[in-house]
Amino acid sequence: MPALVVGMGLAATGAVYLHVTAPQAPAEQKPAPDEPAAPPLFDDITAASGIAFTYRNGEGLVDAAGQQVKDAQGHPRGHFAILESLGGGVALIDYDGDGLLDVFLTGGGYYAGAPDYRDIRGQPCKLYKNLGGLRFRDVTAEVGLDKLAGGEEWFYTHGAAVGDYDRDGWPDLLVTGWGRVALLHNEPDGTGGRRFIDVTQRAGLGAGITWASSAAFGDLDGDGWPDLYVCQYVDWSWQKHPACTYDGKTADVCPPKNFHGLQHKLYHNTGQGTFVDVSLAAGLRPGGTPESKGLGVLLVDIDGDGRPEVYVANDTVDNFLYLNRSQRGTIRLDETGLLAGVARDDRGVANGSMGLDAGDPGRTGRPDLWVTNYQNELHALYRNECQPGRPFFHFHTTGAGIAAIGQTYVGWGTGFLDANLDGWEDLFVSNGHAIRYPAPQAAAGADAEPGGQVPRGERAAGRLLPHTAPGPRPGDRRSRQRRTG
Ligand SMILES: [Ca+2]
Ligand SMILES: [Ca+2]
Ligand SMILES: [Ca+2]
Ligand SMILES: [Ca+2]
Repeated sequence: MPALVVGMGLAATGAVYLHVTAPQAPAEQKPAPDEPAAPPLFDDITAASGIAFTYRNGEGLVDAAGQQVKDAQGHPRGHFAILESLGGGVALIDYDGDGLLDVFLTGGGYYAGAPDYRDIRGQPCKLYKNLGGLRFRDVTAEVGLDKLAGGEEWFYTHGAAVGDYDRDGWPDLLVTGWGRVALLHNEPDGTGGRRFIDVTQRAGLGAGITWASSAAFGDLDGDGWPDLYVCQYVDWSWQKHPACTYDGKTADVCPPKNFHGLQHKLYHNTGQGTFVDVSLAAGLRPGGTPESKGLGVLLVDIDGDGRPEVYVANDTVDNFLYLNRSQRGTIRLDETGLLAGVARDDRGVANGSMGLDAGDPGRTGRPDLWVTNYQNELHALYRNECQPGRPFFHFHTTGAGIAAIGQTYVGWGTGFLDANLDGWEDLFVSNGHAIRYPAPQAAAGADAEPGGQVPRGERAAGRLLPHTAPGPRPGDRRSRQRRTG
């Protein structure tokens, strides 16, 4: 089976390395504000790295001259569309095979077209080549990622997944977003380098997407060719764009409950450079009713039978766990999230699930599932207690000590990593928010705008860089090149 490669959307705005500052200290021993009370595991080297990039989400309208558009009262105008709430992703991909992970960042987008500003445009994505020594160079144009096929501009993007879909030995890129996805094939540029060619149409991925948030590659049917799962979010459009407030008067982004979930997409890899949409035949949930509001997807073999399962984070509705019942050439998935205990939290409530990862923090040899959730919810660590033929997980957030980080922040992209190299997997969670004006309790206890947390041992170890809809992408682990979120 090809190496498992997973992509998630909902990721960072450009901070690649993370700066941990002081954790919450005991009251009787309050340190100076900037004095680290835990070992400084990370330094913020973004400025020196050569990576300078900011994801755009369309928040606040900007005219053709780059000026903020204001209403008659002089207030900044905005759509407050739920489209703005998802954020962007990052993929780590060694596109040139030099052994160094390079960084691909999705660009997001903005609104154009005065006076209504309802033309959804994309901001270009960026690829930064790893030069070694933690230095990077923008190679977007030289590898052909500045434009899509036919010179078309980038669409509004969210997430990215990496997989060698044609098994030529070179990792390819799948980018998700509003209205479509893009499949970029990694091939020789004729002068000894590499370039990406937009093969979306000829690969059979040019239609059928309404709003793709995240994606993952993996060989589900065991035929040797990586198949593709694409999460879709909700049925927002300008035709379904209600006005929402949280305080009765201030315009804000609507919650997902105002919309129906979209059926996700599953594509079988034919081995001929093309994909076939098998979403219905494989047994994907239909969406439509309040379900299937997908934000993150992970392919992992939970029961050790050699076939990867599909675990999906859905926003405010049940998460999916698709057991893999495929046979070679025919993908068949059975959704068993509720029975397996990984659809909801320990009180039976469906959470606003954003990011996910699988890891083995207890070193049991079986992968646990980990999900970041909305404010006033616990993030979920589901301990793997699967037996042959009996998928079962135990909600272990409190038992693992993770509940101690509280429920103040909205968790987004996340990942296991052994940050201090002691052989035990730690967890990183990036924080942000989905709405512009969260209720006051959202800020309670926050002494700075939060960017992320690293639960480590029994203590939460810090606050990170501020951004709003982020997702980390730990590199250097199981040779992956992701997040997305
Ligand atoms: Ca490289
Ligand atoms: Ca390839
Ligand atoms: Ca396959
Ligand atoms: Ca399995």
